[in-house]
Amino acid sequence: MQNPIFPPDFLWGVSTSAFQIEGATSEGGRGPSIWDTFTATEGKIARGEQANVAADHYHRYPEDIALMAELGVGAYRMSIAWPRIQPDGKGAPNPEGLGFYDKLIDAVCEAGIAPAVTLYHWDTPQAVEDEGGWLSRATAERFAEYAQIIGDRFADRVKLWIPLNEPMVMSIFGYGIGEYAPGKVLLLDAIPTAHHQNLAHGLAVQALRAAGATNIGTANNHSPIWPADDTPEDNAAAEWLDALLNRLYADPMLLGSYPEQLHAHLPAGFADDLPTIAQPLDFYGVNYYEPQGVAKPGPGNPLPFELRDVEGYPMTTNDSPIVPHALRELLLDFHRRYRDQLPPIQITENGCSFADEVAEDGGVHDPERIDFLHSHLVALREAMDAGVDVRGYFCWSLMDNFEWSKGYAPRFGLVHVDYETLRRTPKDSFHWYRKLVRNE
Ligand code: GCO
Repeated sequence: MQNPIFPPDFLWGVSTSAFQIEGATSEGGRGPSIWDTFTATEGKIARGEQANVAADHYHRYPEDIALMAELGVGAYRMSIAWPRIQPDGKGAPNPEGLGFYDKLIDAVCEAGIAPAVTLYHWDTPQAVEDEGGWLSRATAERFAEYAQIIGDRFADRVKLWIPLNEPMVMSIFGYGIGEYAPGKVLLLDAIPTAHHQNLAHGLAVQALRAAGATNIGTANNHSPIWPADDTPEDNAAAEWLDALLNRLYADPMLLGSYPEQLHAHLPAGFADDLPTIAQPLDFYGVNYYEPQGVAKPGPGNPLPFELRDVEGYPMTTNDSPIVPHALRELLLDFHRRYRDQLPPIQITENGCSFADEVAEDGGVHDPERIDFLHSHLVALREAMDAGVDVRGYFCWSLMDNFEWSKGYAPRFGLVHVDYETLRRTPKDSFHWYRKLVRNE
């Protein structure tokens, strides 16, 4: 299978997040996050699984960095756990928390890998949620204070910065339908959480720049929204959903405006925050997995749309349709829609889950993942050939990890983790990605 050729300076990476891999949730002065609360709540996580150990990256990061070095990746996208830095989400930083990330980031640098840091990957300190979380504008100000602490401490070593991971997923899954922490079911009344995260993004970019940080971008989850049928009603529903799932984040960050159809759901005075949100960015990070679905007109009150599953494609074991051309379509849409307002793109997450197991021969044979990654990289190369300026690709994920409300069953890693022994086993896809990254 011939891999597409990427520019010699193309940035290859792998992505993870703190809550999904670190464990040690009660160590190092860490405070509780909303995901600690959510996993402790009966019925929220598949099989009642917990993340207090996860992949034990907190203690095993030297081994994991060695695996990244073996891959030969140029960058490692990790997240810093806000509750390790400010256990109550405000006030003086926890020295043990800063100390852990000093060691981790220094070890990544010593391995010749560029640290790419996400300041927030959904693990809001519980104390912040208790005061309203993303429903409260004050959380954006708390987040800016946190960002200043992180920028001041790590701007000398971190090479790429992402303030928030996937604000859409936090707004929709965390506050809209309650499938993720903090588990609120507010439907369209969750839209203010999008605005407050966008404001937090803009304030954090300002704080990072003040600390001398460079190469600042995003990691927004995007996918094309298709009408179920090519009718005016279905196209109108698709446009509404595209506004809710894509433009609610990309438009304010890139254009300094919100889609008209959402204005009625945004907090009063939202327009005053738009200049803060629309901070110039050095890259626009896109997390792509699969199309969100196909749109039909909804039952009306409260939702003017209905999102149905995309059908007719092979599926991952995480019930995701495998649709590589949607990545190409998405990037071309963005290229056309945002034009010179669109900075260079980083694919900050792309990957898939299968029920990988260690075989009798000691290997982990995952041809489906190799096919998935290859087909999406072909689609990415096609988008680049059509004019989209893409600078890098981060595979989700380095290792199997805690997949939120689905627990540990979905395995996304290039490296298999045995959750009993915590043994790491590089999968066949690890060796394939290594050759791709090293252009061997
Ligand atoms: C996301 C998150 C990751 C997920 C990954 C697989 O994009 O939802 O950034 O934390 O684990 O996407 O679903």
